[in-house]
Amino acid sequence: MRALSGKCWLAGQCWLAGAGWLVLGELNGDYPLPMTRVLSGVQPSGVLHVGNYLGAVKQWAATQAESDAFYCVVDLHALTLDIAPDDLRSRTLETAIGLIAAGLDPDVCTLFVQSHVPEHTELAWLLECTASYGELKRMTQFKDKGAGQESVRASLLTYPVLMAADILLYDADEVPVGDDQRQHIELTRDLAARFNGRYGETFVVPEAAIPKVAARVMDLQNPEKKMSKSTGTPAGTIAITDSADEIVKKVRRSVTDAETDVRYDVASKPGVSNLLEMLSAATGDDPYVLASRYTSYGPLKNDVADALVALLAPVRERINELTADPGEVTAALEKGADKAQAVASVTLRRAREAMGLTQRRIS
Ligand code: AQP
Repeated sequence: MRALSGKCWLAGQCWLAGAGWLVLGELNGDYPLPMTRVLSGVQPSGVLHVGNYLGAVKQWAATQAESDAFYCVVDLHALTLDIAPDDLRSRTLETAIGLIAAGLDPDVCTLFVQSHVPEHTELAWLLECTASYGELKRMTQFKDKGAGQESVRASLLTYPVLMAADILLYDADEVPVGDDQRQHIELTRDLAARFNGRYGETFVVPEAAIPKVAARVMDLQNPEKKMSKSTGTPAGTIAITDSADEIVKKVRRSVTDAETDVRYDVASKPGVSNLLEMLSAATGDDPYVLASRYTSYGPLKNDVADALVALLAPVRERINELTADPGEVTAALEKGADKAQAVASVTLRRAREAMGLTQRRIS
């Protein structure tokens, strides 16, 4: 259910929180249905890889014009693991550059850096006061990266709540993500529904939007494990900045299996199915149909490599241009943070009031 509140007026337009922009003139007659509000983010924990691109960013770019889309570089999430300050600084900008190069247009969507909008951390605290230790310690990422280690950062346990805050602040209807984020969206939905039940209708309960193919691109050297910025194998991870030669080499050396037939069968042929999914995401063809076109691995690998090279060449070129002159990216991020904060502050105030927190009055 959608929470519609926090009405405010700006020059010539009307904002209904959670319902997108409507042109004022259209309010007198039939006006179009509100646009779907979308939010997603990416951690600056390393160079974006083909899993991030095919599983998430490609969809973000393709649908940004038909939705009211907010995309952020979630730099606070990257602090859940030890990262050198200089690395965090440079990767934050590199990630924003990667997103724009991959097709996000800051004039079409709202692109910003999470920590530039401090409402995220404040709402995270409010939501932590409704989340339970039990549900957080059951999160797969916590179990994988830190459970049982005394020295693990406490933020690794609580960051799914920060992610819930990222989403709920923007009254997002949809959260386009890869399959690894499914559990986090479920937690977000649970927290929103619990908060609404306890304190009154405050948050939109969002839906995950997960692509049909390439929702979990696997490491080319270890097809049982997802491709990852921070924990993947270098030879099994294709970065969006990789050269054509590197892409070809990594795909040709990818692990398949001892059989020779080409079948789309994720359970028994994870390596081959991973290649078919990447080819499917790149070409738009069904992975079963693609499989029927090959009788051995070599030609399949060649076509996957060619498709990825063609897909990523313009992205890499644009990354080089933007990196040489990042002024337009930093300006876009500043503008994006202003737009994001205008929305986030309204939702945060709603949540604070619902919980009984008072406002500071400045006379
Ligand atoms: N292997 C993947 N296949 C498909 N989609 C993927 N995503 C991540 N890995 C894959 C999706 O990319 C978006 C941004 O991911 P993230 O930066 O928030 O971090 P993550 O999900 O934890 O992915 P990484 O790349 O593996 O980062 P690290 O190594 O830092 O944990 C999300 O929508 C995600 O689903």
